[in-house]
Amino acid sequence: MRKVYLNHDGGVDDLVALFLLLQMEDVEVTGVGVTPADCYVEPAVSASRKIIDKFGEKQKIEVASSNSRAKNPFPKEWRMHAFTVDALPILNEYQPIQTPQAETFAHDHLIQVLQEAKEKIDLVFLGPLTDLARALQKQPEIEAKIGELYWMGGTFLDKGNVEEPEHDGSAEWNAFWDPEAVASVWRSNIPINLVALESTNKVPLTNEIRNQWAKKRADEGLDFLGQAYAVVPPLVHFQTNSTYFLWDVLTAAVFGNDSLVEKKAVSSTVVEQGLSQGKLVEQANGREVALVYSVDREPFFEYITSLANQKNK
Ligand code: AGV
Ligand code: CA
Repeated sequence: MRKVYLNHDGGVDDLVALFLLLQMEDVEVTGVGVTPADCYVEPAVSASRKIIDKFGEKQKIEVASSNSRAKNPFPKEWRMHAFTVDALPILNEYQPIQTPQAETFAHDHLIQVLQEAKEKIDLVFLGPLTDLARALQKQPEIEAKIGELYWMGGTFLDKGNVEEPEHDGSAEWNAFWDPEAVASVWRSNIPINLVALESTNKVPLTNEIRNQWAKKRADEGLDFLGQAYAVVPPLVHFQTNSTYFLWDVLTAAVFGNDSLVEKKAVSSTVVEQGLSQGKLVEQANGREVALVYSVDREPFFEYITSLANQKNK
């Protein structure tokens, strides 16, 4: 069994990624933290608990709410998506919720799970790195308990996905939300698998993939994928600021099966202040990370579709 702790930020693809991690045969989810970045935290915690109830095979997993704060907050329109997912009938058939909410905040919960662990635990972070940076600062010795980090965030491309006043557009949102947390995790020795825009740009949500899921909606897992991705806009004619990609789902897939992608070592630093804050820069003598720079669409979509399919269990 591979053990993993997930921290996500409640977007549609964060919640789908949680669902997919729960479907991986050789993976045990040891805990979940929810950062109030690309979501409002109450519906995102509630949706996470319901997903574990419905699709988690009665695993006992606690969900912890984070009290971390933004340097640069997400647009409200995107943060609202968690309310819709939380209200989907497929997640609300059985009440009350069984999966407990942790009594501690997410960074303390992470510390606690790592301290109690006998073996190393991998981390999957699908939003900002704030809770990890805070946990490392508060209890530096937990680093020895961490296997590898899989993080959806950052980019070395000239064009990122931040379109905000007072920014030059060169950063990815999870890095922009808290650039200092990125810098602080970069100072640790944790091996980092970076699922950056270089690879996620290759997996936009399309109507074609939605229709494939729709055809198989008699299966509850595929129905959940279809319902969740109905909340956000696909790529149709051209890319806009709201076009949805399978950022976090790709990150979960890389954790589950890294033969789907190609990686290369890159030495880097992060811009912490000013117009380019959150941008990653290649730099000799910087922090080495394994950049996931390429993915084949077809095998990726086949992998997640077959993971989701409840008949394959
Ligand atoms: O930058 C990608 C990150 C991922 O973790 N999030 C969405 C994914 O959960 C922020 C984001 C960037 N563009 C977005 C985002 C958009 N158009 N809609 C919602 N969230
Ligand atoms: Ca996310």
